[in-house]
Amino acid sequence: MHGLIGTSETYMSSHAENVIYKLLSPVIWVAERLGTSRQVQREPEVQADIERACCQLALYQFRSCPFCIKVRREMTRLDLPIEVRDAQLDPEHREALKMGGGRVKVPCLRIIHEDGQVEWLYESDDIIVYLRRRFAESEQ
Ligand SMILES: N[C@@H](CCC(=O)N[C@@H](CS)C(=O)NCC(=O)O)C(=O)O
Repeated sequence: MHGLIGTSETYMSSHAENVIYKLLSPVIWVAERLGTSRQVQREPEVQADIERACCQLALYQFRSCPFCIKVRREMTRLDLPIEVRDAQLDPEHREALKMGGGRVKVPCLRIIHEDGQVEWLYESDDIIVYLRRRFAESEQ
């Protein structure tokens, strides 16, 4: 019951956010899909390896945050099926981000390294650089 805990002021602002979010959602959805093309073409085996690697990644984000949209567009362009987690509306994802990364700031990419270490990478530009270095080396 997101937004029902706390003062009435908290509830009002969270309620207003939800209304804005719901109104903007279809616009963002269309803009994201129309404005982003998949430019990367890979051999099926290479794509399969990349899809396996993406299982170790998760993007914590807000649906209508412009910095998150920038990262999601790059994920689409690079054809990366990274799980997207809503840290605005889903209290479990919000808590995981706060506990793991140290603060509720988005976007944040959770990376599970081969040795099991977990890294929480903040800053949209840093996330995009990381994704390009790891998955688009030939484009650099
Ligand atoms: N420089 C950051 C800006 C990210 C940012 O300001 N995100 C906002 C949402 S649009 C946020 O998480 N604000 C909460 C906070 O800063 O604590 C980036 O490029 O990722």
